[in-house]
Amino acid sequence: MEYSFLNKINFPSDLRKINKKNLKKVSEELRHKTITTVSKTGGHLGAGLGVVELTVALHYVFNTPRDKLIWDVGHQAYPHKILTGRKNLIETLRKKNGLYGFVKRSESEYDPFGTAHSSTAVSAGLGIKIAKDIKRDNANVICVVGDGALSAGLAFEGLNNAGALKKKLIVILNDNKMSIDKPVGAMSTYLTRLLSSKSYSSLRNVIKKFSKTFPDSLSKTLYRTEEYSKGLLSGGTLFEELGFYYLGPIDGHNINDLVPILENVRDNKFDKPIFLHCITKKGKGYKPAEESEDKFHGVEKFNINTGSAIKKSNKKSYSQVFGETLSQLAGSDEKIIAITAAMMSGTGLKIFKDKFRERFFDVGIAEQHAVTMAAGMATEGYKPFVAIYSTFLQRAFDQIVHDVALQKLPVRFAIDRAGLVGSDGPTHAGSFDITYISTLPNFIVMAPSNQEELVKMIKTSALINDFPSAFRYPRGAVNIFDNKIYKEIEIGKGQILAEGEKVAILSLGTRLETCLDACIVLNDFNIKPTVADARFAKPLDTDLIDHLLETHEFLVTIEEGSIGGFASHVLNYINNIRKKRTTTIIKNIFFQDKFIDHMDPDDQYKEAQMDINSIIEKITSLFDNKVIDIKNYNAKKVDNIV
Ligand SMILES: Cc1ncc(C[n+]2csc(CCOP(=O)(O)OP(=O)(O)O)c2C)c(N)n1
Repeated sequence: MEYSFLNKINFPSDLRKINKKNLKKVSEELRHKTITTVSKTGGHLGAGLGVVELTVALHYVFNTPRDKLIWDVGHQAYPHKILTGRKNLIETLRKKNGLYGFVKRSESEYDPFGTAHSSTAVSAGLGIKIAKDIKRDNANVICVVGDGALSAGLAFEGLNNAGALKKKLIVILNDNKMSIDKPVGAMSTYLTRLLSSKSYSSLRNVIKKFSKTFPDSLSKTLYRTEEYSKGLLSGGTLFEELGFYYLGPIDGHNINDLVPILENVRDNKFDKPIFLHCITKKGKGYKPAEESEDKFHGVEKFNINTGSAIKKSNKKSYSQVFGETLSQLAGSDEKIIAITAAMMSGTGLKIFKDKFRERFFDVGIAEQHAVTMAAGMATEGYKPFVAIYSTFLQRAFDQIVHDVALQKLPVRFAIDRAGLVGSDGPTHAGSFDITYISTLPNFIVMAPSNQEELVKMIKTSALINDFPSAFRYPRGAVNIFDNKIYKEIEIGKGQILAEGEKVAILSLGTRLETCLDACIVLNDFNIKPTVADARFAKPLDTDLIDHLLETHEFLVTIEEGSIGGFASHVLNYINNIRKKRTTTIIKNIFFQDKFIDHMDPDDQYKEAQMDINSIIEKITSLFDNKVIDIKNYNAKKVDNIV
């Protein structure tokens, strides 16, 4: 496609010079550019395609960056990035040193608030609006929120407060009737009802209502718009009750409607926040996306003609192993219940839903509720498995403390995407769960070193009825998985995998494999570490630790998590609990005090100093500071490793 308009647009100021009648063409070009970009970079596509016209209209009408535009989640902001000075960098999306896959303040002045976790936009926008008012700055603040995001309590805390404060905050609901999977809950049903013809007010009533509520000029413009004359504009009672002017629903792909409505919203004084309900289509304008079940929510690089992924992995993921194993267990244990917070596919639970519909619960983007609801189920003797990504579970920390740990309720936490997650970057990394869960009394915390260990831990967890328990596992593929159900493991028992001398590596989680690879190299340099899999961050295998201390000069712990986690518990045991003294020197490998940027996982491990070279360096430095130059190291064994 020839970008006759887009070529001239570097910033919204260029867009604003274009005649209104050409904005449809601009949108077509922007949509095309978004599709071709994501076909090469991978990333989020469906959400961006659904807001192309909205993006053009918002930047056309509002004076960004002075007016503040806040995208909830930020996964739909690729078209926004293209229009706001980042067109020439767009193919660096999600790559090392490239553009971020979500919205990031440090990237552009057009990104006033960083996002990636859902449902923050209204609260952030309200905060900005309040600050602007205090400064006597009348800039507009516009928050674009998805219907999926409206399933979160946080979104309603924001709306509730905004309604009470009566600021002119502009909230745009981007209603595409999709979350990642199908949206769930009464709110979603309510939004659908708002759209059904029964709920529309008659045209007469609508005119009466809006000429009362809105300034004259707005009513006239609205009256002229096609949607309005079709009677598609109605009062939305719930949002009105919350203290908003409700406007809509309108067609979010009709730029000829969007522009005058937004102009009116911009130009008129309001003594309340405004809620503009836009109906859009996720994946709009790209057939393979529109026709796919998830509307191309998140995709790998794909062939633009067919929409099929260029690199298909036939390996299973840890999430799949989790879903399959839990389903197998649930077949013989009717107390098992699976809970997800809007991530059914991501957490591998679709298979569970298909087999045990009545024991599967998708609560929407409501991590806090998921945890407390599971705690309630546990009081009735059920075995709830709450499968949530490590990063999103952060939201539910108080519920984990107050509702689960304090009451010692046997809720099982399947903590997915634990550790580094590659191109999704620091907003999505599972860096803190070992720390925040292991710090809690009454918890049993496990981390499998491979898929078979994961299966054992799921089984172990199902049998722990007196304590809450958690197992954390990473994003990505497993090695070989033979679908056997392994036996459970003994609580608080690790295992030694390689007996060596002088130095012992005590690993928690999946970095174990890299440690074993590092040992192959170290053996050739006459360093023969003992390697042990701790399995448990809590309770610690103190017999194993005692043994390693008594038989080695050095002990190195490693975990894919932040300071304060497994290493901290090991050190606490050695320094404060263990009676015997030790002369063993202890080193710890964990995420140092920084967020790790988005890039390929291999590069992230280098950055975190958890790749094979860094582990080798750490160990050799214990002896004589000699660093093995692994690039010039020639053994066949490591050719495939490095
Ligand atoms: C707290 C939190 N939980 C889960 C997610 C994962 N997630 C990203 S987008 C999304 C769906 C959002 O749906 P919606 O707001 O309707 O936006 P759409 O993708 O449909 O445009 C989810 C669940 C998240 N980003 N944040």
